[in-house]
Amino acid sequence: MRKTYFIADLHLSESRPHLTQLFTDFMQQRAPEAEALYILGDLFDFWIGDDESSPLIESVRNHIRRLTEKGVACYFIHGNRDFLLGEKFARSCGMQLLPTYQVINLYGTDTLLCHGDTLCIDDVNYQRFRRKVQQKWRQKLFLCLPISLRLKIAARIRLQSGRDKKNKPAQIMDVNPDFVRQTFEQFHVERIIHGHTHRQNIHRIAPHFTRIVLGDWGETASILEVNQEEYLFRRE
Ligand code: OKV
Ligand code: MN
Repeated sequence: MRKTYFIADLHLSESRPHLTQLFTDFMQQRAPEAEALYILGDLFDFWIGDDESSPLIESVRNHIRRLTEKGVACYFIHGNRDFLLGEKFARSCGMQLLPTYQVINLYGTDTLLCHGDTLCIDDVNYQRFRRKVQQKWRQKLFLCLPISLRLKIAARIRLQSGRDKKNKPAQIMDVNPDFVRQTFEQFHVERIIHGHTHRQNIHRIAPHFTRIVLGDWGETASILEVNQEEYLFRRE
């Protein structure tokens, strides 16, 4: 049976080795059954440039490369954490980078794929942060710094962001329903698949729109399988 997998928000880091194990299991056992794997952002908890190397990064690189060498197409949309992941890393594992919004025809249904952060327009502070770090000149400047300094800056930004998050109401961290409707119409799709909010769910929105939200990975993996007949979440 033809099938496609979607994952997002693994937030892999050296500090949570259990997640890397879940990813490794998925890449070896499930992923090879698919014709395609879409990673919809925040595969890594942070990313400071393709020139950084670590046992974690090399392990992920090898697993993706082994998968693409088996003939499984692998696509990546940036998340808000790993937005600096570049062509160099992608090429080294045979993975294709996609733009912020990508429409695909998925077994007959026009489907919009995105990470999901751009749908959360009520989180004004985050959107301001995003506009800043998305500026090309800022990214170029950051990437010119030595890795050790980038790591320090990134750690400090994460520390500050963790503090800010504690004072944020849950509502503004979710998607904006009106903006979601507009997005369906703008892209002429009846289905959107995204992650980011960590609120795994399938929302049926009148009249005929479906928004599928991927879950984050924690105790278990969260995998969306889509085939010619149905879509279903796997937690394993
Ligand atoms: C990613 C988020 C940390 C949210 C910095 C220019 C600048 C890139 C960067 C540094 C941080 C990514 C690359 C990271 C996302 C956080 C904290 C909150 C809400 C610059 C370009 F400004 F310094 F010049 N960064 N890292 N956050 O640690 O991966 O998304 S990160
Ligand atoms: Mn995210």
